[in-house]
Amino acid sequence: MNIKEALRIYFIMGSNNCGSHEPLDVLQQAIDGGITMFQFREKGDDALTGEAKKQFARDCFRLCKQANVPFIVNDDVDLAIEIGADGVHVGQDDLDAGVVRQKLGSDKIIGVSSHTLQESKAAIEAGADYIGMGPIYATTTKLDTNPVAGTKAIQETRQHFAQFPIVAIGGLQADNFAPAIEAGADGISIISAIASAPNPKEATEKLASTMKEVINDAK
Ligand code: TZP
Ligand code: MG
Repeated sequence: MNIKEALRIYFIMGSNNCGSHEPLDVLQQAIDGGITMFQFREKGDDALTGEAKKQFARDCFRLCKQANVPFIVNDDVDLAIEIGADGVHVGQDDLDAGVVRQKLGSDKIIGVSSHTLQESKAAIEAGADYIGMGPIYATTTKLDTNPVAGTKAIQETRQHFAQFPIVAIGGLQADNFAPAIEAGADGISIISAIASAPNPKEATEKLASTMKEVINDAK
């Protein structure tokens, strides 16, 4: 798998990100619209837990597998191992990437959230396959985010690591993500611009077509 290509349109979702829409329908629409990777992120006060969370994860994984979309689990290494997910994404307050690598083995994808060049260096040394950097813009989807970072930290990380896979996050929409790609990100990770869209498939198609234009312009 080419990680940089998989990061292009990286959809992140949990059952509580979908408003009145059926979460599995939102995911299927996102897949049909052209997402390139998916992160199962079942978090927050009203998130599913226990067996219900596990079943929902399996259902999401099945839809991704059918479409060859890599399936990454946020934070929950045990769940990822149990269901055979393609990888795990951890934040700075979660398990260390080196520990996750030991648990998952060398074949799985490990993503780490980073906010600074320092954190990027540490994640890369610990064996991450990609880093997620942001928040680029303000977001209300995650309440405990770091302060808005803009694109500076991406630019700094890109200057030090010319080839390392980077995905941008936070408040990204079709009409505002270009600066993140121009700063050096390989792709965008998105929650609300797909999960809260009136038509998730159309929203994803718009993101994917805009991405093609932006990548061509950035070359
Ligand atoms: N981490 C940093 S910002 C964020 C996460 C999980 C939320 C991104 O959601 P949205 O709706 O795409 O701004
Ligand atoms: Mg986390």
